[in-house]
Amino acid sequence: MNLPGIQDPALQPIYERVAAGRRLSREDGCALFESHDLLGVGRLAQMVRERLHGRKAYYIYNQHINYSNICVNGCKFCAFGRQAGAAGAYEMSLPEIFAKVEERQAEPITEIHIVGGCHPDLPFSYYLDMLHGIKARRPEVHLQAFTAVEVAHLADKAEMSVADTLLALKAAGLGSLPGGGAEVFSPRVRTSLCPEKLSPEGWVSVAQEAHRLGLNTNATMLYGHMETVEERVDHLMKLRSAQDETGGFLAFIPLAFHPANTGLSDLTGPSAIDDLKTLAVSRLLLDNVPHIKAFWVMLGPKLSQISLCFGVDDVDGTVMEERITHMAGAETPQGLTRSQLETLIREAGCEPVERDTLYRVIAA
Ligand code: V47
Repeated sequence: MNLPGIQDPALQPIYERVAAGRRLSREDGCALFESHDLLGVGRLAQMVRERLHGRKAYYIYNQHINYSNICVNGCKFCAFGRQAGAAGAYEMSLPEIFAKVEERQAEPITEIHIVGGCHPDLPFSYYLDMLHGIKARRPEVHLQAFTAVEVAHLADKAEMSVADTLLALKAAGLGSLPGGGAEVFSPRVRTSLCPEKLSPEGWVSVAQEAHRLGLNTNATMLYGHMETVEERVDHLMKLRSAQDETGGFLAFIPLAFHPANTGLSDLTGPSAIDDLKTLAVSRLLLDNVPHIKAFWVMLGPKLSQISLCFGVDDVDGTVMEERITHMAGAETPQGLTRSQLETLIREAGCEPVERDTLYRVIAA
């Protein structure tokens, strides 16, 4: 049967597989990216989104803290990272971090999201004391902290195994890992943009180790720079296989590349069409990842709203303060209020659901 609203004949066999609940192939992924029938691709992604979540759209009351931008990796796409001692390099002391938490003590925050660079000198005790100190001030808050890249770096510095590092962080209050640092798994792209960074195998292995220890993680893909459609699809396929094995990824977040102040500032970044298509294809290929998140800080609140009709079921949260994307030229606000998030969701015809990090419902 033909699905009304699908114009591109190449989408018809994919529609039949989606309707039958069958897994899509690498070739299907490439055909979806190559199709100019954006509304058709979105329609297919909505079939899956509605099967999984109905009209629900999730958000979280969260606070981001970027504790330091000092980083040994020097990735070409990053405007945030600095070498130690370079202009603009910063590192928050523990009292400064705790003051940021205390500033928001009266707000009903359920998650603090903590990400920084791979710092060459901070001792492991800094990270443990950070988690302990935040938990002492806000025991009820979930700490989603340190990407797989940071965890591998900490393990290296502390001369500990990744598992022991994660266990120590967990004992200090770590609740889950954010999805950053995956970039694009293609060796061709990484040789050119981030040769010093943790390898794709390393990233997947830290995430899977976390899953085995009972810590959920997210996953990301940085897109819209030099990667090809095939490289995007391969990235998604690798995540899907990893999820088949350990099952701990909660959400996938495609990250729209922002070029300003990076080593790729001659590029323009992805178009709105590319943003929506990437979100929709992610929903279709990652049949085993429960949530697809539009990070409004990178996409803008308006496109994030439209993405709720293209397979997305989560718009992240209040955020409050963000540096990584803003240093790369993002013109989005630093934060959105609960009421702005709920209005954005309602106007897309969805039901706002406030969630905690593990997608348990706080209020609907
Ligand atoms: O790892 C770096 C990316 C990531 C740029 O897990 C850039 O819920 C765009 O991972 N343009 C950090 N992106 C952010 C991140 C994240 C954000 C929101 C939610 C979650 C989650 C995770 O930002 C980095 C890197 O991949 N990044 N530079 C740039 N110029």
